[in-house]
Amino acid sequence: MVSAERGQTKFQINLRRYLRESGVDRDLTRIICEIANASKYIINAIRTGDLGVAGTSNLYGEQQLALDVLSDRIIQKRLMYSGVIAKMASEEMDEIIEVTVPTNGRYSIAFDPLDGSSLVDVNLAVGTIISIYEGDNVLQPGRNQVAALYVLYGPRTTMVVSTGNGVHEFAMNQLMEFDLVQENIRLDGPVKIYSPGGLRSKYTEGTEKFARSLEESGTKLRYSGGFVPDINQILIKRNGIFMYPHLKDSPEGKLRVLYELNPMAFLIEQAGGAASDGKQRILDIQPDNFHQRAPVFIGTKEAVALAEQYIREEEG
Ligand code: AFP
Repeated sequence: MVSAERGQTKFQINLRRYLRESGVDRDLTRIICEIANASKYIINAIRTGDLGVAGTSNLYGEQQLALDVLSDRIIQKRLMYSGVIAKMASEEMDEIIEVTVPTNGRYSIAFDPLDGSSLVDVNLAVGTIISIYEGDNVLQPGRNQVAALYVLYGPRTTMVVSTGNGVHEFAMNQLMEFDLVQENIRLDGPVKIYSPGGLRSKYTEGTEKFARSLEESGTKLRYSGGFVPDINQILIKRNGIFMYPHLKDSPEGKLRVLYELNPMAFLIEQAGGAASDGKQRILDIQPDNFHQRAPVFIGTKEAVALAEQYIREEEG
């Protein structure tokens, strides 16, 4: 627990000082602070930038929005010259990015530069998601992450981060610096909100029964179409479950293991929750390619366990 100086409230502790005084490794602190810097430019692009299409498409043939490409470049550039990164994997890039300038290569990251970018033109919240590993290999189980974070660009800009010692929230101040808002966020209590992704008509029997059981127990539906704001709601409200399950026509669901599921599962587990693909812990998945997708049930432990039970029964 970091203490405030005289005349300063605990909550005027900025991100860099908090990480330093929490004993976080210097190079890891540098990466997290570089992402904080990158987010200043991404906010500016979101607020004033070109909302049009970039005219390019990514590996999946999905049209890239100008903001996706711009955010990707901003993050790559900041980390390329950080001096501590070996390799980067971006959701917007086909290939792994090798750092070619001088670096001690201690860490590697996988990132989604602007998740939910299609929501910007309807003025909904979006986010940047970051997953950090020691060494030069990101194609490994998420349990080996040393840190994960997201930046949420909503009415406020906030960063939620864990370096394996609890989950902490920071908010951007008028000088565009991140100050501590709350430490050691913990999920608890019965589930009150749920976020069901994917077309309901394509839910398999077990998932359908699970969704119905939530509704019958008075759980409120909260789904924005953006993974970052939906997970942030569960963390800040300290309860809930998000799911983008296996569907009748896509057994892998939609979300990507490296860029979306691993970092969010790391944060949720650090907050005392759980994340499963319906059968196994997300963080135990051994990815075999950079763009692997998996179904996900993520939130309070009890709700994830209930989802797994319905899916087990479905499979008989
Ligand atoms: P985009 O980046 O294509 O907007 O997708 C956002 C996302 O990856 C994730 O943020 C959402 O949870 C999920 O997809 C929304 O998917 P649906 O549009 O199928 O609900």
